[in-house]
Amino acid sequence: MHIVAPFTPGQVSFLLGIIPVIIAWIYSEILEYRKSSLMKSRHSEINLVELSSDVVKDEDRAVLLEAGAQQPVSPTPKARSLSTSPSIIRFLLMDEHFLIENRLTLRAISEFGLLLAYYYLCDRTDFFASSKKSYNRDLFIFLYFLLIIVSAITSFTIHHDKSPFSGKPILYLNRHQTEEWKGWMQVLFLMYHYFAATEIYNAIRLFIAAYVWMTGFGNFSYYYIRKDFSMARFAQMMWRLNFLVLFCCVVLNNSYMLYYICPMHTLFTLMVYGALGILNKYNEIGLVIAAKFLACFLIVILVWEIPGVFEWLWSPFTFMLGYTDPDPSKSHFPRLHEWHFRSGLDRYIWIIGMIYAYYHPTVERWMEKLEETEFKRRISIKAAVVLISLVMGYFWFEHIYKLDKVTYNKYHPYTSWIPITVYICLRNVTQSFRSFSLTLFAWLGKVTLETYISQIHIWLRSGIPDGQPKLLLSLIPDYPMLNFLLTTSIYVAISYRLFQLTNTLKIAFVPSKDDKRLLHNIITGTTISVVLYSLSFAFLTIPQVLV
Ligand SMILES: *[C@@H]1O[C@H](CO)[C@@H](O)[C@H](O)[C@H]1NC(C)=O
Ligand SMILES: CC(=O)N[C@H]1CO[C@H](CO)[C@@H](O)[C@@H]1O
Repeated sequence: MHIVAPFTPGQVSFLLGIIPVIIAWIYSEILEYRKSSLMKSRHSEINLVELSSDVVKDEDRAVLLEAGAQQPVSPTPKARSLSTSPSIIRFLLMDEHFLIENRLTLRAISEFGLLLAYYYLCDRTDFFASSKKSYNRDLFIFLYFLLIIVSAITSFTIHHDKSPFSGKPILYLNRHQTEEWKGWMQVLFLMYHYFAATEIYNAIRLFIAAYVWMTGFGNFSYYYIRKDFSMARFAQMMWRLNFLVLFCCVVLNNSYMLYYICPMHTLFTLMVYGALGILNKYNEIGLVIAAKFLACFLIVILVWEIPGVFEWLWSPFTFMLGYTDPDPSKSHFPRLHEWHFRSGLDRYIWIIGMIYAYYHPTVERWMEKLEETEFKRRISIKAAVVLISLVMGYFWFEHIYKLDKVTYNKYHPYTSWIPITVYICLRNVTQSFRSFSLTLFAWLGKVTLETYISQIHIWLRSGIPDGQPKLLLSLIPDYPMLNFLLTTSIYVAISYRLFQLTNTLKIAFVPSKDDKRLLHNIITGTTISVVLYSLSFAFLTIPQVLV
């Protein structure tokens, strides 16, 4: 097996960190197994005599093995003092109670580590083959429609949720809908990468704008209504957006910007958080909110429209946001070019999302009234909405969408709100239209972040650090369609698992009500990382110095 690049200190520290955890996890499973079989035999009366000797043996062994750690039964004073000492010390001493208590967390970390090892195996070694992308419009559309038909047959759901205002089923832009929306866009976005469907480039730009719109919309609604600006909430949000990508960067030696969706959503989430969090006592006042929207626009204009400001502002962060494409034809761009391009495309749409979220209750009340008006009036208003939407959509399509990619990108930041608005209007024009959704797409919409990150490594292949995924992973060489089926199944399953693991670990490490413990966890995590990194760095450089 050929490994593409030499190991980095980051990769070695990951290995140094994960191996003890995997050992501890296996040990904790053994302990748990022993404990439960002990319980079972304790319940059966026949084995009473054998049992007592067993317990003694167990205790002896534990004492011998742990030399100073606690005994499993009857806690001694030593054990009690250990159980109040910090988790990391109990972990290092392989305290049995600690291991049994945290068995599921250890299991989640181990699984996470093994999945990342699979990433590495697929993308940084030549263990599996790779194949070339090929595009066939017929096949592309066929596959997409096949998926729509399958999900319509298997997962067409009518929701009966109630509007918080009237108790009537109003559902305009509800969660099912936004998730479904994310889902169908994500499938096209992924297929665009898999088949290199360059002819839908402009549509893909639009889908990403729609995600950013939803970031503005969802986060605004959340913070405006819940008013939860706590440190815990903030940490959970950052964890959700950046946990997986951080480890991908370390294990695969990639730049953060290779996964440009992550820094982009992090930035816009922070902007929404800041916009609502600063002076949040006055958020109820309409004028203050209007001033905040205006301030957002002004900041974006200042940073992105005035030449030089962007570079000046972001250059201190080049270490984090810089990116150089290893492809020689593209490596002449400045380090911040990619960040400027990606963040610039959707610089306004998150504010539009916030504005829509702000007016959401008002629009909902209008709709309620409209549903109550007499039939003729209602139909004519709805028909007018449809007609206006269609005309607007048509003009946008003819005059903007059809432009070539470079020109389109120039207009994109100012026009992406048009098709988004058209979609929202059409998607919710009748009561029944509004209340159905395709759950399969909604399911895919929940794991967009994971499918986005995983695709680069276990579905496509980039091959080298920071490389764009130009190849496909090939598990069944010479059978492209079968291979597509197999890699896709593995890839979607792993993405879903990573989604669950991110959540499990978030619950374990980011407590929602205990800021002191959170701070403690942050400091411990940082310390461990620094120690591991220094060790690995020394480990990798000392042999070279000696030679
Ligand atoms: C805020 O935006 C991020 C990024 O799109 C998203 O993952 C998160 O779910 C949003 N939060 C809420 C409460 O909608
Ligand atoms: C913008 C838009 O078309 N909204 C529609 C959403 O659904 C309500 C039903 O209550 C319609 O009245 C609106 O026209």
